[in-house]
Amino acid sequence: LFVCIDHVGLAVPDLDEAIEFHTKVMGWRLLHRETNEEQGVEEAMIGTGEQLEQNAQIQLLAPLKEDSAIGKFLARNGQGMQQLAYRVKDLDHVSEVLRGHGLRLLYPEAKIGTGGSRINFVHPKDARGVLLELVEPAA
Ligand code: CMX
Repeated sequence: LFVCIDHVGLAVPDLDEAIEFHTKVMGWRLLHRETNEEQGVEEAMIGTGEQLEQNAQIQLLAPLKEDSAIGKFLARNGQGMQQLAYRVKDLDHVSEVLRGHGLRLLYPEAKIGTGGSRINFVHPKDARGVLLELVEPAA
């Protein structure tokens, strides 16, 4: 059903500070940065830059406003791991299979994620305590 782990998402209060830490101290490379108004985030992808299929990235997520998924997560938990993302080839098919098992997906239709990917999420209560993102990369 899943191709690999696409990324792990970390909620951070300050994107520039987080990029500085994960590149200068931890030694990862900044690969991509964008703002997604619909998701209410300013985000960055970091990793090795090797385009191996199994090579998961780390997504840094800073809120554009307090009343957003990341804003609420930070207020409740402070910074830290917010999501786990599985890569899929066919998001609509995988969504249908998971719905068939009774799992709630957060959106009736896919939304746009990083780099023009198609995304949806399994509710954390149904994914056993983890906010699970499904990512179909842009063609
Ligand atoms: N991981 C694990 N559990 C979580 C969670 C998370 N990230 N966020 C919330 N929960 C838990 C809450 O603790 C709560 O548990 P309790 O009832 O035991 O207290 C439960 O889920 C339900 O919470 P809720 O009040 O129904 O919903 P919230 O307002 O907390 O919102 C969620 C949670 C997942 C629906 C919301 O964060 C959301 O819509 N997320 C999807 C979008 C998103 O995360 N966008 C930002 C990233 C963008 C990107 O990846 O591109």
